[in-house]
Amino acid sequence: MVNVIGLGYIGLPTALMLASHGVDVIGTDYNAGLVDTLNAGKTTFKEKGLDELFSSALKAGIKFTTEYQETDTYIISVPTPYDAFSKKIDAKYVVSAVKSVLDVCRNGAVLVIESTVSPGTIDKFVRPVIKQMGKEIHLIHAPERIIPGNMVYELLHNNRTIGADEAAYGEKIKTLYSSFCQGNIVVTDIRTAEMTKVVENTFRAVNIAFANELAKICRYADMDVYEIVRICNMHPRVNILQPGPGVGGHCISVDPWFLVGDYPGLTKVIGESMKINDSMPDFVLHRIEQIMEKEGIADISRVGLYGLTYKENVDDCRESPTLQLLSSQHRHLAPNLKTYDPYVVNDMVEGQYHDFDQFLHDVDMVVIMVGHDEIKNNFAKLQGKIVLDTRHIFTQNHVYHI
Ligand code: SAJ
Repeated sequence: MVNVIGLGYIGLPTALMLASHGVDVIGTDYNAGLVDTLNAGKTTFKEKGLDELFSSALKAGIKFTTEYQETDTYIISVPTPYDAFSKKIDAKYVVSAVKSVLDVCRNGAVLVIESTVSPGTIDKFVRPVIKQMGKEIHLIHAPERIIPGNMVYELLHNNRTIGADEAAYGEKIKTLYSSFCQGNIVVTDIRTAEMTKVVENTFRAVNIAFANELAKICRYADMDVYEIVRICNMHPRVNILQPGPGVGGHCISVDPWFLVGDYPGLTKVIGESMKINDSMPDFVLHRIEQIMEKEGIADISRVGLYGLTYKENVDDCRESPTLQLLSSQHRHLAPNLKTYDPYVVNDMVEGQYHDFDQFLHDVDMVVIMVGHDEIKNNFAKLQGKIVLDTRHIFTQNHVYHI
């Protein structure tokens, strides 16, 4: 039996995927409310294909509980926040999950850590706990790689990395993941696995920052960044990403800081890239101000932000550019702009709407922060509004861009 610890964005799909491929799985989470929801037959977040996967895992007999199980295989997928000031990882959830597992596991159990950790975290924080508790266990680091919005497909098809102290146990976990994973699975050592994960997300952060910097240059040069990117990308070795209102999510906006926090003197490109991405919400605010002036809109309460999530068609708002923009406004003692997001059903911020038409009725200027399908399919409803589209989903002449 496999005990999956932490049933969030990564742990839940992983547990469901294993169960629906014939593995005996019990999912554990210390959040009793979350466990109750799952036991009531409901998933805890929206994700393409997740409900179908949930049904098939339930049929296969998956169970959810707040208790850690006595078994020989564990997968830990708990959050790894970072300290906003020092930019260093806070491994407290990983460490406490490892301790709880060590309390109950069999001697010789295999412990897989899927949570993203900064290079060296396992040596620094996890091994001392294992040593102190005196149990013989085999450690694996198998960082997740799935992208919110396409998690189920990517769980099945992405290649994976497994870091192990002993190759034999690496192979054992490779066999376990092969029950569902159709990609290649590479077995390496733990420090290498830690580093690859953070480097992958850093690569993307730096490339997004490049696109964002181009957007700023083109704004000041009064040129169309999207046309420039489109033409440049016709070169066989150029592939520029899309500029946008900033970078959110719990991965790309966070992981590269681990390297900056640990190697401050060596991370010039990475550090500057992170600052550029973090500056984008303020750049959007500045753009709003420019457009309001040009269009003669004096009343800030007539401006609304469309989208609160960190990207399109997901309900995840962690570190989202819209929340970053609102917090910048807050710091400057300005009242919140109006907001609306079809995926965010609970009240999250002041001035939030839950009805698209009502939101549109109450604003003269719409700032598209997220390109949800809802707005893509409803351009007609924006008729008569001033539109700032930070995601470049609309190319009509009268639409403003960043
Ligand atoms: N973004 C842009 N321009 C782009 C692409 C993205 O502004 O051209 C923005 C998005 O709007 C979003 C942010 O960047 O705010 C990040 O979105 P994303 O779709 O690039 O990535 P995530 O954070 O959802 O998922 C990433 C993935 N990592 C890589 O692509 C290298 C995923 O595979 C990881 O599993 C995930 O991080 C993670 O959990 O680490």
